Amino acid sequence: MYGWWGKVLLVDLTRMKTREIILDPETYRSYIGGRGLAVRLLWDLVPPGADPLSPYNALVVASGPLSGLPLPSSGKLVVASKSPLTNGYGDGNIGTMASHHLKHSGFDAIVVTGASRKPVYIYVENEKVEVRSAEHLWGLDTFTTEDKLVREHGRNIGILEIGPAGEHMVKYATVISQKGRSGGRPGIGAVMGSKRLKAIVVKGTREPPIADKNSLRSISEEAYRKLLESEGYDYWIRQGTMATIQWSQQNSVLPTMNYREGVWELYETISGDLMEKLKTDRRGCPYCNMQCGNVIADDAGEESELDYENVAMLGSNILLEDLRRVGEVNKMADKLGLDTISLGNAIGFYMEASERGLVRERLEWGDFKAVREIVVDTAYRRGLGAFIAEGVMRMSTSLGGEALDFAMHVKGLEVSAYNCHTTPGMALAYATSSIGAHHKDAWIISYEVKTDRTSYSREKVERLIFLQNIRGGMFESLTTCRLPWVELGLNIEYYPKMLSAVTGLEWSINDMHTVADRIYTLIRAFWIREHSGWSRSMDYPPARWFKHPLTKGPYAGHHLDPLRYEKMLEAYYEMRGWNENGIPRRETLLKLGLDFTIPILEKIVELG
Ligand code: PTT
Ligand code: SF4
Repeated sequence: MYGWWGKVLLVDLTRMKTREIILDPETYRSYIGGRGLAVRLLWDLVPPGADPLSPYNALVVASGPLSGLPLPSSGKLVVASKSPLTNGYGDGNIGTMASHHLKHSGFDAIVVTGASRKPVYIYVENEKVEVRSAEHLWGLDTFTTEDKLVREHGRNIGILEIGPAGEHMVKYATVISQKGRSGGRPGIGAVMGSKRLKAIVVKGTREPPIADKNSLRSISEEAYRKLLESEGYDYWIRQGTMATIQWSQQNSVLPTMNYREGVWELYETISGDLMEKLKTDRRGCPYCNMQCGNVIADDAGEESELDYENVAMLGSNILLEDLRRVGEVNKMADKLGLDTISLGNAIGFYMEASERGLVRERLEWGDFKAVREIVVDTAYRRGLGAFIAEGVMRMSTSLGGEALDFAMHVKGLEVSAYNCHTTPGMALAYATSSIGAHHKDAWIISYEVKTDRTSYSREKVERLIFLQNIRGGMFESLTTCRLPWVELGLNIEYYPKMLSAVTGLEWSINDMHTVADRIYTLIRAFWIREHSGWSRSMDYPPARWFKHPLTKGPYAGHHLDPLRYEKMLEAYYEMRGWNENGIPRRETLLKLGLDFTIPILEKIVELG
């Protein structure tokens, strides 16, 4: 078999045993890799109803057939688990040298089950696998952890680690790599912490099995060249994702004051233009010629790597002025191992609750000093930080009443940085995303604001499913960065071509859609399996976008319409082959080869 090694490494930290799981070629063809492989492994290995922070949960680190190979922006991998934040399927995508090393190790993925009694880290060097003591690393921040591991093992390794937030099982702790790459928003870092797993270190030196190396080389060289020659390349290199601050402001979708507004009069204090003036360096993921990690010197005079989501959530959403200050909070989140999107949401939610007099301890909008303290307390679950560490869904449920209306999450995952009072398509994208309110699966908002912005059309739903399949299905399973396609318009046909060259099998974009449909539906089945009393209300965006109209900017007075949203959701279900409650129909499961889910699902819900 070309393209895959055909085996997955399983490390059981309770028994301190390792073994190989051999997978058949059909499984690889059906799920490709990355997210696809991860959800299939989680379905098979995690007992239904398992507590995500118990030894029964599994952590999956999965590469895809294209990751870690010399082709555009391939240095990515997927970290996945049953999420402690949402109790559903959770994953994240991280740019890291660990992608290259896993690809060259002889394994397609690493699965960790059980839990160690003492802190450990896993060391994989090709077929050699060791579980080593991490007593000397436990309690350290992610930057120091990485420095120490490099000192112990040399530079030629890939490292995934957690910080204090993961150790204290903060519900939105992430996995960090390379001092500024973060993945696994729905608490995948907390799952590592629950297993007392501080880090995974991989060193791979084996030659991956590629069917047609010459063809891969020429497709890949051409694709790299197209990117360099693309019209937007220079601007991208200057601003990267930070250009989105200005775009969001211009389009009234910049999250401001816990998504109360879509514009902020002080947006220039955190803009991409300002970032350009402060920029000291540029970093990024392996195999990428678009290096989009913009580094500035923060308020503490240290380096901070900025991206749009971080800056919007820790800037306009909590009214924190000054990019250097935002950068400092961002860097703290990276060191502590906290997701910046959920953190900015949880702090913004608390600030609003404080303004409304719903909580005793005060927290003012934009209070930099208080925010810095709260971020550290959150990672260590101290005082008010223990409340904020639980995430917006649990915070709002414990306050109840009006707090439920300004709780910005879907299925428990906090909303990423787009305010959707006037963009029903993006609201539906959040509501039906496979991990909760994240934009990775369908960033339809960029299309929406250019076309029939406030409409609830079927055409938008079709476009949304196309995007979910390409972004959430194809890119997440291949696994490569989607930004060459999204930002610089790299022709999408390069991807099936590269996959064909690597695997020696014929792939087309249509095949990608079929696999993506399968992955989406299996993820949906996983959610239903783990949530008794599943209903379509799980697929609603936050109440604020229906109930609290914008008060500022050109769209003042606008909000979403619940009845028209319902119609859109109905169209979505119909196109996906799911019933009126968002449950896949029996014939859909059979058509996608997901028949193994039927005996389990039909005990829980009506399949129809
Ligand atoms: C991603 C989410 C994002 S999406 C951002 S900024 W973005 C935030 N980044 C964080 C961070 O940084 N530090 C931190 N402590 N928490 C953070 N939380 C937020 O996490 C990221 C890039 C970006 S930057 C984006 S859009 C694209 N995302 C991709 C994706 O999801 N899939 C894919 N195939 N390619 C992608 N390319 C781009 O990668 P999650 P990264 Mg990330 C500092 O992980 O869980 O998916 O959440 O991986 O290596 O940092 O690259 O404006
Ligand atoms: Fe990483 Fe940015 Fe390159 Fe994507 S474009 S691989 S996020 S550096």
